[in-house]
Amino acid sequence: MVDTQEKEMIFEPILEDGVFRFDCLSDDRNAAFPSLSFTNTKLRDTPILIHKVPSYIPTFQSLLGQQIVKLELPVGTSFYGTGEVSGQLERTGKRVFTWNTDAFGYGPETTSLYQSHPWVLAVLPNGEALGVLADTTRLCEIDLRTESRIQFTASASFPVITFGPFPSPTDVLISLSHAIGTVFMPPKWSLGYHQCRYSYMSDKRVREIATTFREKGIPCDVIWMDIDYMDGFRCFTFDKERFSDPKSLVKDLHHNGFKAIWMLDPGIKHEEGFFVYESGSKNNVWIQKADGTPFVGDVWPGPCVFPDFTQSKVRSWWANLVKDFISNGVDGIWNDMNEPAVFKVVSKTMPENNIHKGDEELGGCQSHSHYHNVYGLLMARSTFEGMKLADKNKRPFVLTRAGFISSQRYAATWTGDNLSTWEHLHMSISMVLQLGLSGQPVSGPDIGGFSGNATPKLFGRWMGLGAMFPFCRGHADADSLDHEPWSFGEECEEVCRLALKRRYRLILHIYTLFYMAHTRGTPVATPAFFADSKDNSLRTLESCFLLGPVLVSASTLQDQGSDRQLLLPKGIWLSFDFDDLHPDLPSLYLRGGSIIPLGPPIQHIGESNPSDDLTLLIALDENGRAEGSLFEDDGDGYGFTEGQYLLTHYIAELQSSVVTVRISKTEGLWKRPDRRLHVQLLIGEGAMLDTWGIDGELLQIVMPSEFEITKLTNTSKENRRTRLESVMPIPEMDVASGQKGTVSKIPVELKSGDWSLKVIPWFGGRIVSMAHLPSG
Ligand code: NBV
Repeated sequence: MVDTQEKEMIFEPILEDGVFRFDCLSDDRNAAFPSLSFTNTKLRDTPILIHKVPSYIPTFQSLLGQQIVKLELPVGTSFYGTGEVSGQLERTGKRVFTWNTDAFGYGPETTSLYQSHPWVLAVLPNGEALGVLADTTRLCEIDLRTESRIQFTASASFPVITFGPFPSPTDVLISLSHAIGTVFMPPKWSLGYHQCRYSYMSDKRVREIATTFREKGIPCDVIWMDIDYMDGFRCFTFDKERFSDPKSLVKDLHHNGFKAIWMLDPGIKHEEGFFVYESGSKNNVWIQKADGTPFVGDVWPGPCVFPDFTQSKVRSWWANLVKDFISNGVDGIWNDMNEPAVFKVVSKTMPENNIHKGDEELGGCQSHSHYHNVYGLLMARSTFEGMKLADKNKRPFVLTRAGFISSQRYAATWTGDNLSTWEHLHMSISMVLQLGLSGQPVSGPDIGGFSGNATPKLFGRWMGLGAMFPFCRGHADADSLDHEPWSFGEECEEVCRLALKRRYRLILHIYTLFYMAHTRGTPVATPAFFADSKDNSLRTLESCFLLGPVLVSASTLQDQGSDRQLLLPKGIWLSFDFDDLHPDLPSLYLRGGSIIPLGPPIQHIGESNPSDDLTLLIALDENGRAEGSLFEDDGDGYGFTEGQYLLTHYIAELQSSVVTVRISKTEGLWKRPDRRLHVQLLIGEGAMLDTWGIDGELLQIVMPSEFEITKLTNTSKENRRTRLESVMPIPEMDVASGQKGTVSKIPVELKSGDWSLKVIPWFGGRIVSMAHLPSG
């Protein structure tokens, strides 16, 4: 390509109706690298027989080996997606560089975080939506600075895929999932609360933490072992004194209803005699320098070598190590530092001219610059495969820091090393949503913030919000104060307890959303505008989001609780709570026309039983109807793929003052458990009518008179007001200093040439993030 003219790209329909692949020229089509985002590169490379033309055709330009692709959309288009990005939800005016980066202490303007999703979700002025994927693994600039224009720049040649326009953004995400796959089916326990810290330094401390949760009646399912459990940071080992008997530790945890997740980094200590190093060297698994010798870079253990996950033989070598490691009772694995992060170098990663001897189907032998962004994806894949090798009847749970579009097939993610600040609390909503809009539905922030010290108020607020995110884990940096739910005084502890109890009451609903996401590609947490993509006023709402038909509205402002007035999408939205109203907990609303299942307030997933009382929370629409589903299975394993499940669709209908609740359809081979059914019909202001019956049988509620309803809603309104006034607000104090609302460790920004560096002064001038400065 030597053409600097702007020209229309050539296209062919692929995958399904409404999806097109664009290339610059037919030579470029043939020269494109295999897709690492598609589940099967053939789906991208094989045209389908459909006689349609795309609504929007991108143009391209070739300049100095770079391919610049532009797509002009109607004025008034709103942009989202672009993967894991900080800052505002609506992306117009923003620019991102896909380059997986250890972005400790990132801020709202950081342009490269830990993951790469060269993907934009555009919501057109009429509410239709279009998705655009630049199918390249390489550094790609996504430039949304010009209104209604998407521009991708990366080294040639890469195809561009458009999905839609489809009637709604959900349709685009479903179509995207047909290309990149859906999310792995999470084990049900992984939807509970996770407690982490860098690090619980001994098995004794881990036991203490677990016991405290149970003693205090704060729900929790998982305790995490960060890097210090290892013997000198050597992966696949345990410190001989502090974690001398991991099997019995896990046995005790399991006995108390906890799972255990352990960290594995990619950097393997370069040390003669270390069994992982020895076996890796024997099998020639390491990434090489340009001269063909293994690359050695510094990470936690000192000098390290790095497995080349682009080779299937290396992935199976790693998977076998994982398999053996699992025999210690490991329930899940946490892949950290897999951008891959390397210390003591300005680039924070390995040299771009390092060599990967990749398999042909992934792109063959290529330099690191080609595979950098998929290193984390391939490590997570290999870890996932190792867990499956260990037990094919258990669902693997892998958490990865680095990722690429499609890594949701193998792993959950979190938003990396955030700060304990109100700004980061606020950003965490958009970050989780943006990942979801980019194909990754399982994510959450470090609740309370990783770096720095939360204040009681910030922590309580974050737990309230975090309890509603798809992945819910509290975590803290090594030198942060304790960030467990009880670390900030009694008021905060109570807010955390309420927040997590809510999550567990909602777990049946969240699990059902994940089943739908896994089987159908529907999103789990979405921005409020998903309720009505035509309504422009919703497109920039950043403090609320949807979990299916549940609207979660939080306040991320220090001096304002969630009980303030809020802009709701049009239509019926009925507020509800669990007798737990508190200004530091988000307000919850159920969309008219919906039914969601609720369970009892359990302490961990293993406590639940199919025969537990089932509650259906119902909000009728303007026609007096509502619908909703409940998915049930073993919560682990793959029996559900062979019919071992029960999917129930419930329906409620109002006819002549009687609301009838019944099952409209069921799927699956499971017999309906014998259990009581509690129906709660919302009527406004948190008031509800309720009745009990037997699940599977028809249930009826007689609607009271208008007058009665008004009386009930007024009383409820008054009760809620009194409750809100009576609850003890969390004081805003810094627990470290006793001072009001201070936060340590704030990075300062320095400018150097084309780069903006963020540096934490007290931490030896540690560079925490780097960003290209906009030209000019
Ligand atoms: O393994 C230690 C930490 C971990 O706690 C954190 O969540 C990761 O994002 N890890 C980074 C390495 C060091 C961070 C300062």
